[in-house]
Amino acid sequence: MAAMSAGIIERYAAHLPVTAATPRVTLGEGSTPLVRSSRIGPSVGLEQLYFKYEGLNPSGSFKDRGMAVATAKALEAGAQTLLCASTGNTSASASAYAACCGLRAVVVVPAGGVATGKLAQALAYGATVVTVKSSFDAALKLVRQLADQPGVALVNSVNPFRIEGQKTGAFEIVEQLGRAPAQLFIPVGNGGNITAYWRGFGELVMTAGGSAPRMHGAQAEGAAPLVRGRPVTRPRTVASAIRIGNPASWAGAVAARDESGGTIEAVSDAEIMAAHRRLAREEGLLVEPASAAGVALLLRKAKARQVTDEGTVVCVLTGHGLKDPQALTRGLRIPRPVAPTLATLRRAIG
Ligand code: AN7
Repeated sequence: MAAMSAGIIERYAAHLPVTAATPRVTLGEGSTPLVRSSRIGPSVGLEQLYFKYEGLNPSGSFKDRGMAVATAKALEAGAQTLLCASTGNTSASASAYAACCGLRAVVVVPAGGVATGKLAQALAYGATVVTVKSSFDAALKLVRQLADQPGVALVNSVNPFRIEGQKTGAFEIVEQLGRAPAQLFIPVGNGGNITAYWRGFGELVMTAGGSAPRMHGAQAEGAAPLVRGRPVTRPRTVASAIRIGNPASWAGAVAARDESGGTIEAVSDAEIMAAHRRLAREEGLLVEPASAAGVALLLRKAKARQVTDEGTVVCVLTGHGLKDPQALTRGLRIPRPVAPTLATLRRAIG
C-alpha cells in the first residue's frame, strides 16, 4: 500500500543521496500547492503567475525539505544532536525534525533577531535555544567551529544534504506546471535555496530536455551583499529571515544567477511590506516579510517591462505569515469591543 502523504525522501529517493539504509524521515514535507495568482499577476499584465506556497510545510517553511534529508543522513551516521545557527526558520525546522526522531536540537540565534513565532516553535519542540549577542553571520561562524564534536550534525545549508533536499521544490514546480517556468523569483539570504532550485531545474533539464528558468534572487536593500559584491557588516531589514551579511552559499547563488541569465537585486523594506500586504489582501496568501521580497522584485520588473507575459512566472513563498505576527499587525488597529446589540453591530460594520 502506498504511504499516505509520502515525504520528499520517499518520493524522490532516486534523485537524492540516499540508499535503502537511509531512514525515511518525514513530517509530510513537500507537496505544497502551486497557486495561480488571481489578482496581482493580472494587475501587472502577467496572466501566468504562480506562487509556490512553501509556508504550508510542517514547520511552516521551505527548510523542511532539506531538513528531512539532513536529519535522515545524520541518523544514518549515528548522530545524536542537530546543531545550527539561524535567523529562525532553520532553527524551527531542525527542532521539529529532531523531536520526531528522538534527537537533541541545539539552535543558536541572534538575540532580538528572530521573529516571535519561530522562537516559540524551537522552544515548544523542545530544543536547546541559545540567543547570542551577535549577528546571524557571527553565530554561524561559531557553530561551524563546534561541528566536529562527536555525535553532532551541523544542519545549516553548508550541509550538502540540505541543498539536495531543497532542490525537490524545483522538481515539484515542474511536475505541477508540466514544464519548467520561464522565470523564477526567490528571496535570498544565505543563498542556499536559490542554489538548490537551480540544481533541481538543472538536473531535470539534463534528464528530460527543455529549458530552465531565469533565476531572479531578491535581497533586502540593507542586507544585500550579493548585489554590492562584498559582505555587509551590519545587515538591516524588516525581513529578519534574510538579515544576513555574508552568505554561506555565495558562489552557488552567483552561479544560479549567471548560468540562468537571471539577476540578483535589492528591494527596499517599503517594497517588501507592500508586497507582503498585497499577497494577503489580494491573493489570500499569508507570508512572512522575507517571502514577499521575490514578489516585490517581480512587481518592480513588471512595471519596468523587464518581465512581460511571455511565459510562466513562479514566485517561491518561502515561509508562513504566522511566523512573524509583529509584521502582520504593523500599522493595523485591533478593533475595540462593542456592546452585543444589533444597533452597535450595524454601526461597527458600517
Ligand atoms: C522565509 O532560517 O537563513 O537564501 O537561518 O527563512 O537559502 O538562506 C532563513 C532563510 C528566505 C533565505 N525566506 O533562504 C535561517 C535562514 C525565508 C527564510 C530565506 C530564509 P536562503
